[in-house]
Amino acid sequence: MHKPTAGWHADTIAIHGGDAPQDPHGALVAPLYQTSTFVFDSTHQGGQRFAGEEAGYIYSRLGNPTVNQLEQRIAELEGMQAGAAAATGMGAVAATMMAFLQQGDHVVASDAIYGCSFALFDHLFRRFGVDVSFVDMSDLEQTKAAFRDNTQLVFLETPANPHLKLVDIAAVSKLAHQHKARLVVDNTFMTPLLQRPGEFGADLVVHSATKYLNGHGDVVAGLVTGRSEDIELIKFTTLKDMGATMSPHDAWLILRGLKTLPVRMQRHCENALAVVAFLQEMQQAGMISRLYFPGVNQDEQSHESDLLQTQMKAAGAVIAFDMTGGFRAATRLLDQLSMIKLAVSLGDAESLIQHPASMTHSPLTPEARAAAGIGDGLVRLSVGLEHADDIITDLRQAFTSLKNSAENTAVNTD
Ligand code: 7XF
Repeated sequence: MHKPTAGWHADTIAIHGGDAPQDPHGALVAPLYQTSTFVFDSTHQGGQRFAGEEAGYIYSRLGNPTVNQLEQRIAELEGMQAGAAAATGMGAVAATMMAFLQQGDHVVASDAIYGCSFALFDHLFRRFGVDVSFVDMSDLEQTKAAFRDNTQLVFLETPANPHLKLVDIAAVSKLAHQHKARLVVDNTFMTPLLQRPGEFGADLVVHSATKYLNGHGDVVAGLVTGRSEDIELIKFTTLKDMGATMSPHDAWLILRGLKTLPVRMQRHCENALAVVAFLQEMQQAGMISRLYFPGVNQDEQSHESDLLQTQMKAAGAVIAFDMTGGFRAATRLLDQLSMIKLAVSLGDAESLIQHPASMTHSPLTPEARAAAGIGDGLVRLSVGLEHADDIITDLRQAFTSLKNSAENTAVNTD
């Protein structure tokens, strides 16, 4: 029997949320329903299920018990009514946005978002007659000025990919609701353990489950949570008919990954603080010109430390920094690393480092990157679960080697 989760802590929901009905054999872990279709008892029953007159499964693109268990668990973790699972994070972003848009509509989006979300809005949406305004959402006046009579949706990431800029979800949701628009928040970088956008007025919360939620680097997947009627619309229009639904096997792996999310996030965050302290040393030594991590540049961004206190439970474990020597220094640093892997993605056990301008944010035009503050010397590091000392040792040897080569060849540093 499905147990009520009201009152449970997130640590418990991560393990028991969306518990499936008791398995006939008493299996502790719910079985994986790796099936494309479901057999009907009779033609009448099949017809009733298609007509929505009888509950029950039909076909895995329309619903699957393993996928449903994950949808329920993520909804409980986010404190939202319902959830829907998608094949990828982009599948979730696209299905969510397109469920509420039609030709002639307008979207207000943050200028600092993941590259393919930018590409979807800037290239594809415009082709279908949906206009998009990209704004600096940390500037509420600029954000307010972007609204039009036909604004249907507002989209933001906080902390933003790649440089962790924070947005005040409560303030933007107020603006959105004044204009009768829905607010969609991409919560990938935080997970519901560190930030629950619904508590601050977000209508829909999307995730790339590829990242921390799964946490083991072996799945590409997406999730969205929101009010039941909005999630039904997404599930039975854009997800069902465009077809980017999640495979049961991926859902099963994410259910497994989620069980350790609370302990993983704690370790990720502790490691990140240790790495930030090391990077601050590199900043003092002149190798790094700017460090991006929530709460680090408190003097210039006092609203960020306020948001860190009010909106987030911790700063997370993605760090970005501008290399003083620009593009050349950034690429030399990345090529020197050995334990830390040079790869896109984030939130895995392995520490991952990448160069946003040429990788994750290459779909942005150079002008859009400049407007969003994504320079050629910017590096993004996802701090993993290795011992913090070993992560720092690898970074230290790469910085030292960069410094030595700069001194030896008298190149670099601008
Ligand atoms: O479709 P995906 O599961 O890759 O998720 C898309 C996505 C959505 N929102 C955010 C905030 C994301 O960071 C992503 C994917 N980001 C990866 C990254 O930044 O490393 C993609 C690698 S190209």
